[in-house]
Amino acid sequence: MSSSIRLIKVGKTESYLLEKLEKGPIHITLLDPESISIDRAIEIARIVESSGSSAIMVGGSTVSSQNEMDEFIATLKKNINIPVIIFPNNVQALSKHADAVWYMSLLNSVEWYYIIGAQMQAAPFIKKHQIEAIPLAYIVFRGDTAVSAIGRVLPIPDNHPEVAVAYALAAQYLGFRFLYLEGGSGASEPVPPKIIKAVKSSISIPLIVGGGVRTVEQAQKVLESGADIIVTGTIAEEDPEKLKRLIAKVNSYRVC
Ligand code: 1GP
Repeated sequence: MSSSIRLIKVGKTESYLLEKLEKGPIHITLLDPESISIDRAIEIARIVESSGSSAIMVGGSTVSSQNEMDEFIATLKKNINIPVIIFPNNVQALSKHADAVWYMSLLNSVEWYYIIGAQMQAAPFIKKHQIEAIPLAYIVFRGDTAVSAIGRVLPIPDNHPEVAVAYALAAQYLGFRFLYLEGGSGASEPVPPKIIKAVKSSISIPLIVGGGVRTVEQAQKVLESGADIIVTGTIAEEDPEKLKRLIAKVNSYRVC
């Protein structure tokens, strides 16, 4: 008797990221449709693509219109070749035009909704439009960013890396395929190096670090602490020239 159970295949965008990661760390650029115009987004996306950023993430803590996301992502897709991945704050951030969606759970939220509620509501749309869903565990640090307030996060102490490590291990044991340590967009500092180091040495799934990375030196520290993927958003909007140097630094850690 043949079984109806099929092995879940890794999708095209996830395979692309994993293949890239075999040669070292990568950079991903975050664009927030709430804070920049589509024309500006195209301009930035072209710059970062030609500078070696590996993908574009689209999202922001206050995205509230699916029409806006659709238009933003469809237009971006016409102008660049690197994948566009949705970084959703909520169900309305989904778009069938994207290459993939980070199918993420905010593990240290006190709200059922951000751990599994929004994901449950989004699942039928994702199935209907065959959007590639990449399972991502999301852990948010600090209390002074929009994502920590909206996501109602439980604090994770900077000086007790074992707490972050325990969350990271739980994420891996639950089967998440990527882990994101989020400092929060516009945070005054990135996630502390000792947290990144402790987490990296405890897990084997790819580690994403973002939030508050604004300088080449900060990016270097984050990479040397063990991040596999660095995400930057604010600096892309404020200073694309500086971002080019940051991307070059990330790519200098890659084997050719
Ligand atoms: C936020 O990690 C990203 O989700 C990017 O943060 O805007 O501080 O680069 P920045």
